[in-house]
Amino acid sequence: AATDADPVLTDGFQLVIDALKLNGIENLYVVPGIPISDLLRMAQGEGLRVISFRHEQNAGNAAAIAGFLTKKPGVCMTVSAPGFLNGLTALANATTNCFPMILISGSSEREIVDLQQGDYEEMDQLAIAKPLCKAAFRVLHAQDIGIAVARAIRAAVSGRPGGVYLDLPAKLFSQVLDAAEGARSLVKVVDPAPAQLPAPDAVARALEALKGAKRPLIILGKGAAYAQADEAVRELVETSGIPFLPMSMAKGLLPDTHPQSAGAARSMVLKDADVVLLVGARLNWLLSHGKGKTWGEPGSKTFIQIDIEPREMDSNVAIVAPLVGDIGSCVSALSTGMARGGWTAPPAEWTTAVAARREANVAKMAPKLMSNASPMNFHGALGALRRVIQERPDALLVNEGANTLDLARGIIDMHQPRKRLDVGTWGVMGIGMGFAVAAAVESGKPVLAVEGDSAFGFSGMEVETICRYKLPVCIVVFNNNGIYKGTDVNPTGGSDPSPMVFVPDSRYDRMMEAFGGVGVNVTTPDELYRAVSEAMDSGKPTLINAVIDPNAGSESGNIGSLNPTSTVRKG
Ligand code: TPP
Repeated sequence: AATDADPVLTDGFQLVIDALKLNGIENLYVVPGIPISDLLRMAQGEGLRVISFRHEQNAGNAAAIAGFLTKKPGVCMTVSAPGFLNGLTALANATTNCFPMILISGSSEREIVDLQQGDYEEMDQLAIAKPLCKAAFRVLHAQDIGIAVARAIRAAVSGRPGGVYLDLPAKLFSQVLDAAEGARSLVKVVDPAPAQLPAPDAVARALEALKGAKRPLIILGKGAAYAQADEAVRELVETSGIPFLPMSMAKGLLPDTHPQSAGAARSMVLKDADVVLLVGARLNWLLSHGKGKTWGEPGSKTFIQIDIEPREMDSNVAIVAPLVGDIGSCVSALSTGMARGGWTAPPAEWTTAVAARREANVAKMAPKLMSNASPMNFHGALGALRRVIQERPDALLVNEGANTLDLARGIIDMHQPRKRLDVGTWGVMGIGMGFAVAAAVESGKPVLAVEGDSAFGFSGMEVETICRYKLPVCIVVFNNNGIYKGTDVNPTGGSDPSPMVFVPDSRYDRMMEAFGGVGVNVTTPDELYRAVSEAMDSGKPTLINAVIDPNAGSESGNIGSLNPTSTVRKG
């Protein structure tokens, strides 16, 4: 028992764990090593779930998507310099996508780093992290751990969410403090992301613009999905009667089968709409910056935008009615305004034209999805996966690749919010296994990861992690022997393969078997459907090598036009 002469002590290790637990952090996504190994052991001992990855980028991606799914920052922990840098890509990607996450990296001795005397894993990590995230902090004294963790959490989730870096020098962990003083130093963040109400004038301006519209359109972005204001968004869409177009990760916020969905009439609504309400969607490259051919006649659009970040307004085109606030408060204010102000539904001419185009496009696609051809093409294979998700609407879908991404986005209907997780704003390859792990850990639901063979390679080693934690993840690798296609050849006729292709007819399923998971090789959509259904029902880690025709697919999927071309090309 403790006496006055022998005060109960705490230390930096313990305070980091206490601070995270006090703030409701339950899972850590990590790669161990000096100086954080004992921290991770102790965290597990204290009941945190510690998911240990094979590469920090995957741990970081897991933390990022945990943040998107839960509205709490996902926490990734790494070692110094190289481990930190490996995690940094995920931190930057999280910030770009507005996912709240905290990267906590151990770092080397400040005195040696700052004099550049060549410490073990020496690097000025704080300076490097700063331009790539929302905020970056370093803690030098154990009594500041509580306030630093609180600050990191608030910075990650308030306003526009994003990545935060927390630098913890090795010396901090073993600093000793009186336990009572340590406890007093902890801070539980109160109301981490307070509501931000839109200005009444801005609401009135937006309603005015919407009322005058002949062909209005609502675009839902992943910000709207993140907000977890699902009922408020549904109410706005349904009260207004306006067709809606979901961006990739907003699919399912309202079901893709909703009568007002314009998902299958995308080109038409972007070209023809006259007033566009953006809800947590940015006018970046994914929406052709709000101008150009995609958007029809120059000057034909009026844009209204809901975003929590004022600087998002007028980023690409003029916003006539900027609504700065959180999604829930803004859409509710619009719904209330409509109910009060005698809202009339948009002209039937417009809504029936959108519905007709949608039905026509769906009907045109239908026979392709029924194809049972072998070798499989993308449509036949994705038709099978579409059925799997239809039958399990609460499963999470992770998706990356080029053709595998673009075609799956269009073909696989989503039925519930925040079930589709993909490459996001950067179109980054490598999110697959990190996202799949966190999706399973955070939701407890089965996860289907639909992966191009190239895309899968960026994080493929994490199949071992999936097996080790026995996660209900089914990975389908669309194996067409290469990047986009599997048919490129070396123009010189030399023995090196083209940079665009891989070992032909590889058996990715055997990677899974190496770690005790289930591996299946399939060559027809029927086999694919059966294998995936079984995996989703059993919850066993499974990898299905889906053999796709190497001729199927097009350069860069839907975005081939972004490739520069050479005027002097030989071969
Ligand atoms: N590196 C990163 C980090 N991100 C990227 N988007 C790329 C490289 C370029 N890139 C875009 S898609 C892609 C690559 C390498 C892979 C496409 O091939 P695959 O995953 O096999 O998909 P497919 O078109 O065959 O469906």
